[in-house]
Amino acid sequence: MAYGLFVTFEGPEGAGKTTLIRALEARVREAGMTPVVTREPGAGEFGKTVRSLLLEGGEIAHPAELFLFLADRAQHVETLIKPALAEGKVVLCDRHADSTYVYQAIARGLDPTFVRQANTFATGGLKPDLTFLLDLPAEVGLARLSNREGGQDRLDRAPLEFHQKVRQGFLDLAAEEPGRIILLDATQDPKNVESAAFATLSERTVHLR
Ligand code: Z5A
Repeated sequence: MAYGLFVTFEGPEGAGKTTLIRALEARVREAGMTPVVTREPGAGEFGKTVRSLLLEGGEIAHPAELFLFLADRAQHVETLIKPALAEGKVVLCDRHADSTYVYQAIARGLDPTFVRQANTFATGGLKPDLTFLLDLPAEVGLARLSNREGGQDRLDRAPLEFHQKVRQGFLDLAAEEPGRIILLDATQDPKNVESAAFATLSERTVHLR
């Protein structure tokens, strides 16, 4: 049976995930594979509704926030990610379960063991084959976003300390799983970030060509 590659992109705000995914989408296509670009939260109609509740609304209790991210993920995995992988596609997903662990457990303070179990329940045990962690100081990412159209969302407006915990949480995860999580220096020029990521992606997609 065909099986594609599930690639996720993680990191603090403004790290350049969207920029990198766009560049890799083109390179994956040029290499003769089929990319599927998606994101969490926000894929499909269900995801869009959940995203607007999460990012455009007022304050949300931390457990409610956790369950909204998980609901979005469960629907996304079942209706989009698993079918695309079964067709042999390369799924490029902007944020996934590592974000929940880092934002809701490490930065918000919810029970890490419970958050890990809940993530596994929501994904049905599916894990990314490869994760790119775009690392940069929180201040640098936030400064990049301050110029963007549409301004800041509810989570961007969290205090700097929150974003610093997020950065450290991702770095700790990368140290735990070095085979899956590839660290990229996101302060570099976007072209350099792209080349480093594509080199790793090429090694992992050999079986798809
Ligand atoms: N969240 C959560 O709490 N729990 C979860 O389970 C999940 C998510 C899944 C989603 O917001 C929020 O939800 C996010 C985590 C939380 N919270 N916050 N805060 P989002 O998806 O809307 O936002 P984001 O994921 O943080 O992405 P972003 O803010 O859009 O940034 P990005 O995609 O990483 O960066 P970008 O759009 O590619 O680039 C940002 C700017 O920097 C842009 O002007 C680029 O031209 C520029 N850029 C990009 N790369 C470079 C380099 N290399 N050098 C210089 N400038 C660059």
